[in-house]
Amino acid sequence: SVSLSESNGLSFVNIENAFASAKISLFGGHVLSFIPAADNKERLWVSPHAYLNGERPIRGGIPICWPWFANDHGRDDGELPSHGFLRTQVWKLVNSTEDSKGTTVELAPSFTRAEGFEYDCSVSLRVHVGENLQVSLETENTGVIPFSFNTALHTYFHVENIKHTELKGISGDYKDKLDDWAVKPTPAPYTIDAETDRIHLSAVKQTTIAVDDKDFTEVLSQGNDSLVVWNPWQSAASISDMDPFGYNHMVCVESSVTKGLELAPGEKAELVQTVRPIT
Ligand code: TA6
Repeated sequence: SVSLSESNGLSFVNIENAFASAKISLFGGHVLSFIPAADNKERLWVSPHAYLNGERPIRGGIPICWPWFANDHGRDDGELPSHGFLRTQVWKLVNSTEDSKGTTVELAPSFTRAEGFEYDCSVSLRVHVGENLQVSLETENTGVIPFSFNTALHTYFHVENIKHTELKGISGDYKDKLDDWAVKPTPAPYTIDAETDRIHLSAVKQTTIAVDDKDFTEVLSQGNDSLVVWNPWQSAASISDMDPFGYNHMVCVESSVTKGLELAPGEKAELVQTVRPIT
């Protein structure tokens, strides 16, 4: 079933079926929760201090970065919003369908043209809740000139204990934001024991998040050219909407386009992240 609820001025889409339950905020077109029925374990992490009133982007779940990633649109003066302007606007629920494989809802943002990105285009978000959670963000150039954009599904995954977590399936080099973008080889095994902010430069398609040596969640990416891994560690204490100890229970694994994707008039591109619980 699909139902709507409201709280603190925000609207939410609640999905419940035989496979899983999920919750999506229309503010941001932002998935907040995915709990598979098979093990009843939440796969996404939302900060207990997240602003759930529309004042700020929601800290946790699946923020949508578009049409730029962080401040990579070429203006670092802080005048344009970090990660673009879709995650802070109210989206519309356009459609919902249910079949034997689960529930699919389609959402659309209220605008796609704003300061820093003045092109004709359309964006739609499809969220499928079944055995897996699948989030697909489609961008179409509806204008007459080409444009280039970046995007990410900036997912905060819930993990029981970051100190016992391993990321599998990532290889190649990454750019280290914490070291002036120095290019370094991906560590093996890939564990996290300090602040981490990396753009992995290969189009990683399959990543497994393992906790206590047990595979917990598989992350499949399509349409990405890179993968971002972020955990703020102790610097979480200086992020006001982040629980200072919350970094113990999350890791961001972000299916992303960070190298600039050009769309010719009439062209479409889809970025897809599939969250596959391993139960
Ligand atoms: O994806 C990593 C990142 O760009 C980091 O550099 C970090 O600051 C994080 O996202 C959160 O960004 P936000 O604008 O949501 O505070």
